[in-house]
Amino acid sequence: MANEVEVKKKKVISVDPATLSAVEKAVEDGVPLVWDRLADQEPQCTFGAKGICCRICFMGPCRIKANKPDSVGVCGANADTIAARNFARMVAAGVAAHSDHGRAVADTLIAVAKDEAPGYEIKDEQKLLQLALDFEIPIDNKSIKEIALAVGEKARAEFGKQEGELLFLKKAPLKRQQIWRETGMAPRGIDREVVELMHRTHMGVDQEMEHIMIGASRTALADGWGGSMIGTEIQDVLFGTPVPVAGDANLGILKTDEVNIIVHGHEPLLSEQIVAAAQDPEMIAYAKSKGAKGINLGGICCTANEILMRHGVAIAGNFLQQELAIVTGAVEAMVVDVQCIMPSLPNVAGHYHTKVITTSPRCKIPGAEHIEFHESDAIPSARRIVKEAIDNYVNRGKNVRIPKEKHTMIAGFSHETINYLLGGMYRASYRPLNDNIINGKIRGIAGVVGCNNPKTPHDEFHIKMVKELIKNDVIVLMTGCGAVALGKAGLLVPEGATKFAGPGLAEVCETVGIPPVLHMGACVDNSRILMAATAVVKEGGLGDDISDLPAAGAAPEWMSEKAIAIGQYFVASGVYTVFSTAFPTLGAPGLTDLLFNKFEKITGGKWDFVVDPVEAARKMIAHIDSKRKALGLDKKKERVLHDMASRRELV
Ligand code: SF4
Ligand code: MSK
Repeated sequence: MANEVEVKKKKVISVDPATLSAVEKAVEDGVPLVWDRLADQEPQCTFGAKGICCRICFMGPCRIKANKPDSVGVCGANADTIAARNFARMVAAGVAAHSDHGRAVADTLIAVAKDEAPGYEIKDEQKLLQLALDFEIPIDNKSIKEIALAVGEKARAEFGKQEGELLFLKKAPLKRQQIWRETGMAPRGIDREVVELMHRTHMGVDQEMEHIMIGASRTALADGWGGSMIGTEIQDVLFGTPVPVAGDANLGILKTDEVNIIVHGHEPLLSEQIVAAAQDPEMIAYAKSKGAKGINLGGICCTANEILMRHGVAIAGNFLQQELAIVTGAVEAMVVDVQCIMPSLPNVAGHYHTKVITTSPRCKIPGAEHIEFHESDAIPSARRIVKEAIDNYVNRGKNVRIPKEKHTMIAGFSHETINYLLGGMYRASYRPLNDNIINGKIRGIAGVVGCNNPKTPHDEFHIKMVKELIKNDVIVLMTGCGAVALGKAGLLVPEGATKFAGPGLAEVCETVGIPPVLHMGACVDNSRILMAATAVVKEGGLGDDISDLPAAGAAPEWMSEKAIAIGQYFVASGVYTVFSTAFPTLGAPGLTDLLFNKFEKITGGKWDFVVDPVEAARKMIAHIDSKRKALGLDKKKERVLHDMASRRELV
């Protein structure tokens, strides 16, 4: 059944040749994949897709009928209330996921400070000191470990804080902080906001969509300027603030003659240790004793982004390629932690020799082996996992076919790195970026983030949208699986500028030596985009708030609740944010109008939904142009031809 559907639909499955070739192998091997299961689900429930199915209490489930838009649930809830509650619960779940990740990182910093986490260390002392400043922790004569303990404890206290605002809100432009306070969106403790939102969306509590969405915004901001930002900043302290690094991406990174280990999920706490264990000469010798030439590590999803940008470890693929890595027949172990891990993996692995190993105390999957990983015991746990993979090498069958495609990509553009790259080590500054936006060489900035979704051809929407943006001189900042899509397509290298960017953007990229699309990390690192936007505001000349910037955000292939949380904190931070694929409020016209139109008056940002990615990019460009106009930057300037020397002076 399913695989016949697959063969018919193959052409629209993906624009990535490696993916298509692995899908072909899955068909031959009789392995059902995510696209087959989607076909089995069709037609999907349109009530759920449009946000107007409610199963919050068991007088229901209730649904609002399309031909009867004034219908209400058993309790009397209308479409807007139902959709707003559903939307808010997606925000709460997304925030919980990111923030629990952030808390685990803070816990690890505390353990490092107490010498209770062998194998981890403080790699970026400068950032630790910056965090101490942000948290108003007196440094005095404290040792680095004492400062780390104080920072870790202060960060962890942000989750359970009962009074006062989150401390990182102060990093935002002053005007933005004022908007949050005036609208009641300034978050208190992160856990408190999630709990309150779950309470408010319980049956019979908050029923006014505007009020629900203020609560949802406050909770989302507790992610972007709270849990996620804590996660990103402390990961930089522990593992190093990323700097540009090259690595290969796509299934072609797997090797026929080495032990292939895939790390998949989100938290780098585990993958950092796996990287160390896989590079250990003793482990490599052990792999050789089993007949392999070495140990080859690859990443999937955001773990891939984390280990590429800090270690140059190759990326095997993005979200929709997790099953396909196993289908190659060449993977000894897929080691997973949390988030975006398909429950289908053990079934796929059942057709081959691959071991699926869960490691987080938060995540077990039926059919997977569980080797629990604790920071206090990190090195032995990681070595045990790597050894299991090596021992499995002898079980690899002959049914191995690895797609040849892979492409080099450059990752690791933290907002600090962008600062140095543009301004230089001694005059680090966003000034050159602002000047090039003001002079029109760079038309604006776009953040394009998020997942893959089998409802859209894999990678296609990301690639089409980004190509349209850079062709029109919009520099693109990317994270997550979208960044991997563009890396595989060859746009995350400096030559991408010459090939795909408009003349102004290409000129700036060629002069500085950067790609037109900057990889800023994993999905938890969208906080880096907020920080980059804030740095541009603070540099001056482009208004006094994020909402003044010629900038826009998008998630063209989103699927996760985290994407909704991210979108909401972008909107609540003043960003015009466009989603494709689907939008979970379309059955509720009042709520959709609130999010797509009226919200702009409240936060300066708003949502939009555009099915076609190129049209979405054009709307983003139109928004950027309207912001340029408001800033008085729409006047045409005479074009001046520069030689190399004068170009250098400009950037
Ligand atoms: Fe139906 Fe109201 Fe219960 Fe939702 S909360 S399931 S609309 S009765
Ligand atoms: S992994 S949340 S599919 S980006 Fe972060 Fe990719 Fe989306 Fe998961």
